[in-house]
Amino acid sequence: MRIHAIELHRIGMPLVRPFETSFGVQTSREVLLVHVRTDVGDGWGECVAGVDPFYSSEYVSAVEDVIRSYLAPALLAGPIGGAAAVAPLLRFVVGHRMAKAALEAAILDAQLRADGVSFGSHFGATRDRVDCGVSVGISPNISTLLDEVQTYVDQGYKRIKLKIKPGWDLEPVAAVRDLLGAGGLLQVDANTAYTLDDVAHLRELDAFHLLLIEQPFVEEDIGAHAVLARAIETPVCLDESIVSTSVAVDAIEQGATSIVNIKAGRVGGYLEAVRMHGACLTRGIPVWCGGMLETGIGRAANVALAALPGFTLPGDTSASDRYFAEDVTEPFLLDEGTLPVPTGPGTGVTVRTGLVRDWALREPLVLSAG
Ligand code: NPG
Repeated sequence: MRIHAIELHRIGMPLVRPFETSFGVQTSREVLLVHVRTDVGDGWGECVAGVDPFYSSEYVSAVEDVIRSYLAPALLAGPIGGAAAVAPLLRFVVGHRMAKAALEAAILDAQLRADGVSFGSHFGATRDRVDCGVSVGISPNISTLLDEVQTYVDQGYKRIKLKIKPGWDLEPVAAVRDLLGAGGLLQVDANTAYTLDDVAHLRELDAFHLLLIEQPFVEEDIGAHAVLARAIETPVCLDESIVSTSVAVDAIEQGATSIVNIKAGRVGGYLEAVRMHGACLTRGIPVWCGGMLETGIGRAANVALAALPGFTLPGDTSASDRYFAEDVTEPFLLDEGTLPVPTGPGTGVTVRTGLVRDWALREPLVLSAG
């Protein structure tokens, strides 16, 4: 395959409601879309990096820079052996996994469209629909939180995930457990907001029979998560810490994570995400598909990934209207708590290029060979 051009589109999309995590409030999604033009056709990918380096060290401007300065020149220099060749070719750049993942996704989209194969078939999907959960941000107060959760329950979401932080944990979790009843699937996500000093406090969450607690401590402290996992009954699930299959295997062997959140952007691409799924499946470790407020482009690929057999827990693969009034592709609509796995070639969705133009925050950056 020969890549003729890589276009970077930086767009801004208002969120239907602000999304607050332990690291800040987001009211819009500024997102970088990658459009590749190749000799076999075009493809689109989405970069999950945020506008600020708060969830990870990557952020949109840095992604643009590393693509322009290093990654695109390597891909444009000559023919490449398809999407599978992208990660090995870009390994000379340390880290920057979200940037690499977006490029690989766009190239995979072009390749699979040319081959007439969907992302789901290529990944080895075994389901045609996936169970959906929803991630609920930190609310101004309990009653607003309960109203929001009730809306999602009424819409049919199969699992609720609550963002927590010190000062916003036991009380909201107790209130939502009460609303959902004993059988409702409930989990929490701390986005690194706690330390080992909080173990006794976090043990109090055991009373609420959560599916899991996600990433309570900073990403480098995998050993600390193993200590917590031994001290509490709630399963510990790592997100930010798990940047590759080998790190996942190491964390599993240390007893730091008994469930893994898989996000393609965080691990350097969908192909690495598929490998991670395989490693977890072999070890009997359940996985679920995380979300990063994706547009329809990334959501289509996430839903395909979530259809693999080891994804046994509902993912953060919510319907488009949970995030955006209008999406850059056809919307994903919730049907009895599930989303359909796209069956068309590539991601199976069509990018509304007029909207990409309307929402552009600046002229696209066009990188081409020679
Ligand atoms: O539904 O896409 C979604 C959001 C899921 O909570 C969610 N994502 O830490 O996993 C996370 C969190 C996040 C969102 C992180 C945006 C960073 C940016």
